[in-house]
Amino acid sequence: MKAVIAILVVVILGVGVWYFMQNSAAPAAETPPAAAPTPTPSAGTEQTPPAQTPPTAPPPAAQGTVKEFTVTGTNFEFSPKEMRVKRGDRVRVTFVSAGGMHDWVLEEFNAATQQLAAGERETVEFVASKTGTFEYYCSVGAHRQMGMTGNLIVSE
Ligand SMILES: [Cu+2]
Repeated sequence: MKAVIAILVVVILGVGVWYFMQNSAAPAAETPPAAAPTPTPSAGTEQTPPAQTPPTAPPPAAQGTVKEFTVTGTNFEFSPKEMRVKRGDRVRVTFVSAGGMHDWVLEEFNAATQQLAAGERETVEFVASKTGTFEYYCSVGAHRQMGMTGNLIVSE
């Protein structure tokens, strides 16, 4: 490799000197510069630089991100009592009964779990497609009236 570079340098220098001498010997002759010598095929071991990959554009904004919540139900309360998301978010709620029979119902987005016994869990998923404050509740017995409710707050 060094030999190839040395040869190229010598050739280029030689051409330069020859060209310089041509010009000074016959300044009036407007000869076009000699074409630069192309490397011989034997010098073809030179690696062509890898194709420049264009910088990857950031992926288009996702249609809302996924917001995950774990909601625990006890007698007779949800935790958390409030969840906040943005409109368009995909909301994934894992409801866990931590004592007693409970479910988790959010009518506005047609999301509801089965009634779960203590220790059971179920995940529901929906898209928060409209803004507002929407109450979720437990539909078992009078749990809702006993305060087993919470709010999903969807903001713009
Ligand atoms: Cu309940």
